[in-house]
Amino acid sequence: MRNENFFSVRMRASKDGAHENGGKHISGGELISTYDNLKNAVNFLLEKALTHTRGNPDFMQIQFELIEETITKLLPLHTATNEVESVQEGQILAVSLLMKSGVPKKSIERAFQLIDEYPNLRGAILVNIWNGERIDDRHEKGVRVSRMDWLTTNFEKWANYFTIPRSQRIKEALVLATKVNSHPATISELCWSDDPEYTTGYVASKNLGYQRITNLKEYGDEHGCRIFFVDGRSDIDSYIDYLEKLPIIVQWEEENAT
Ligand code: WAQ
Ligand code: MG
Ligand code: MG
Ligand code: MG
Repeated sequence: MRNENFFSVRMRASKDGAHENGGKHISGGELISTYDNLKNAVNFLLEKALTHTRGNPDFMQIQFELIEETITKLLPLHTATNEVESVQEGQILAVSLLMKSGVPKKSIERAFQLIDEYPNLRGAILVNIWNGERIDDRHEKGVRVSRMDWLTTNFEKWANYFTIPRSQRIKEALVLATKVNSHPATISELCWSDDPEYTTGYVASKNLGYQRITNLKEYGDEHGCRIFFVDGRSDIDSYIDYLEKLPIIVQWEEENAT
């Protein structure tokens, strides 16, 4: 079955020049829109970048394109919130959750070094769980997951049911984590925001679900983190193709509650 006119809409914004000219990453965004909603979708992404706490952009690109592929529906990952008192406690919990998901400790340590090497990252770093080495060749760009969304009305129904804040940020992060972790090559994911005021991050995996951790970095810190821990024996080109191209929509109904 072919979709009738769904569009992938993407935005990236930077300051002191475009990303490819060394500009600072300010904001990115991706969503799926019908033709009739394109004006709202573009405006939403424009607004997101113009009001960003990382600063005012002087470069922005917004583009849309027709999605040819069939859109896959996914259930959101099971979600839990872990309250921690300090960044240190949060980081220790993150490491233990990653190990529980099957990532060897040495590879986690190597991944933390990689994050320090790319302070202006705007996508994700792909790390081979077997040796801790980076397996994409995207440098500061990283791999940007795209073609994913969740209808706000359906997200709010889910959030109300589980008493989770109805925030756009949580929606975006859970959509991304659900898409990434539904691929068999993904072993686990580690993330915290590069927005200075937002300190909650998460570890996600198939078996643990979406594990929010309330304190993963110091308030005011503009260094974010997004690492996909991958089984390096997989075909990496087709994995990246899945992340960037395969369209998915998250959808939840009360009968899916567990
Ligand atoms: N694909 C790949 N990497 C991305 C994407 C994407 N679509 N979007 C963001 N990133 C990377 C990029 O390197 C950013 O610097 C970094 O992730 C952080 O992005 O309370 O807000 O959008 O449950 O700032 C998680 C917790 C919030 C939410 C994460 O990330 C909650 C967040 P941000
Ligand atoms: Mg952003
Ligand atoms: Mg985001
Ligand atoms: Mg951000």
